[in-house]
Amino acid sequence: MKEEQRSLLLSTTSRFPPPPGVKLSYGTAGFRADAGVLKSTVYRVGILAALRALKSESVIGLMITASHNKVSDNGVKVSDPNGGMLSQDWEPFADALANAPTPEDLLRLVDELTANKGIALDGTTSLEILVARDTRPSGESLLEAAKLGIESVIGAVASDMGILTTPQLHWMVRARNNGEKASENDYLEQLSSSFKCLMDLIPSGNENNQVGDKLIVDGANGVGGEKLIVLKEMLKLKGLTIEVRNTGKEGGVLNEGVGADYVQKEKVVPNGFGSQDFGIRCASLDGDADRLVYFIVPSKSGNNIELVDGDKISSLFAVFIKEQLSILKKEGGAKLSEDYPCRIGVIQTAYANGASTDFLKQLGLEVVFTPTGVKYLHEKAAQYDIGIYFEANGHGTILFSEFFLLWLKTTNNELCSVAKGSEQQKAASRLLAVSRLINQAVGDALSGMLLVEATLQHMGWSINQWNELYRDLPSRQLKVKVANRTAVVTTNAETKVVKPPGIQEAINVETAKYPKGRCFIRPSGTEDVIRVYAEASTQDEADRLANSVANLVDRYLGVRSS
Ligand code: G16
Repeated sequence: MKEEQRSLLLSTTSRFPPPPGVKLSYGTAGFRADAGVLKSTVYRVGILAALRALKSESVIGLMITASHNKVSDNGVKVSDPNGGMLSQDWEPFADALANAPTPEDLLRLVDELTANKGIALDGTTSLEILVARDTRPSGESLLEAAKLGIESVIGAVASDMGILTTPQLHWMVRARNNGEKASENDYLEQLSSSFKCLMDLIPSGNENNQVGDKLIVDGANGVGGEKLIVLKEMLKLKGLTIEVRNTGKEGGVLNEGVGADYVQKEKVVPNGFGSQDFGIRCASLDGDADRLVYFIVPSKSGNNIELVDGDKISSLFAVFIKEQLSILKKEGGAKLSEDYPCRIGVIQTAYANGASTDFLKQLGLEVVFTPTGVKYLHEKAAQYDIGIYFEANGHGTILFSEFFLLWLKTTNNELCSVAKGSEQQKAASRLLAVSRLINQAVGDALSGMLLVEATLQHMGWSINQWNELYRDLPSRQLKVKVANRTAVVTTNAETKVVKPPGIQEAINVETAKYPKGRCFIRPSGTEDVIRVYAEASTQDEADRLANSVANLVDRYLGVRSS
């Protein structure tokens, strides 16, 4: 490392000493903690992002967000050149860098990494890191720390993209590296034009459908609501009204009693919604708009909603895509000069409701499981021609392989010359529009929502009809505060605990008491808790199973708090 670089790093690092006694790790979605202890971590992730950009010779992203966590928390994560999560082999370095006690230790780590990865810190190249933040009040100063981290690496330049949803930033990074237009306006344009294309292709005769012309969206008092208001203007929708509540402008607090995580975990109406909304399709975004769930409010006063979660979104998309593929290849249509055996995979986690897995399998689809965290689901989905991945919490997207997209474009051109306007050609156009609408970089609540809306219009289904695709098995989620969440180690896509010894056997004994019982525990990657998930044939049994296992966790690991 040249002297100029060494002294730059030493002088800036000494301005950001790590808080004593705090040890953070790059978890399910980057570093998350109380915003008050994060400055040094965010500064160091700036250095990490700069090194990643120099190594990959590409644009990299850095997002300041704690997504669904409470407003006083914040976090930071890195977007790789393809718009996906940071390559997992860089995570140990992220941990080491974040926890290096002194500037000299940090310098030694940078030296080791640059030597290992062959990164030249000689300033001969200049690479850009796009930085953005959500609406958290702590975001502004943390973003400044990130910029300083980035610019303490010679050859790295920070571009401040302002307040964005997390998926917008990931989308921009991907677009920049693909040489495509990559501004926020380009993102909104792409979403609105592909949505309009899908709406123009709604089958005729679908006019008397049951969909309902109103959608009410809970913006979690975060960035998603704001962006949706802009998007809504661009869409100039006919026959669909979108009302946005909890935009953050009405005085509500981010993620407090609102948002996709609250709605999905508690299964109750968010603030600002009530029985007056009965019969209207409702949706909820999370704090940084990467998760989406739908819900139906109760007809009478009372709080319990009918949740239409990520598994249902996945199932709706699977039905729609399967239908388009079979129209495309239908006997009696124009003969395609080349066939392509499109492989579809649906990726789920242990949280997926058992009924959704059965439904997808009955559709004839391949269903595979990964641990929680889109970084795992995304990686698996990328192995298919069409990989549909959603976590039950509403985080997910659909990936199209380059190879399949190339075939689809060629087929569409071919059909346009021999059978323009045919059902087959429309099916090809719909699939192409889906690939442009749904975010190819990462799960995105806004693009997912538009695809749900277009799909419901296509099918002519109300939210109730969609919800009735299958009936969820009753389930319950709880969280348990423990002294040390890393004491729980799991295997088999988080369905079995290997540490501490004995607890899995105890969970098995509890689970066996309930018909159709299923239960697992896992350490959260974003909060200081152990999560408990239970499923059974009645709600009462699911509740009892979850409670008894939460007591077990408490007994084995610490103090039960919620
Ligand atoms: C993040 C990840 C999600 C994951 C969730 C799990 O969500 O991006 O893929 O499902 O964490 O959180 P935990 O490990 O606490 O259960 P988000 O929306 O907070 O970024």
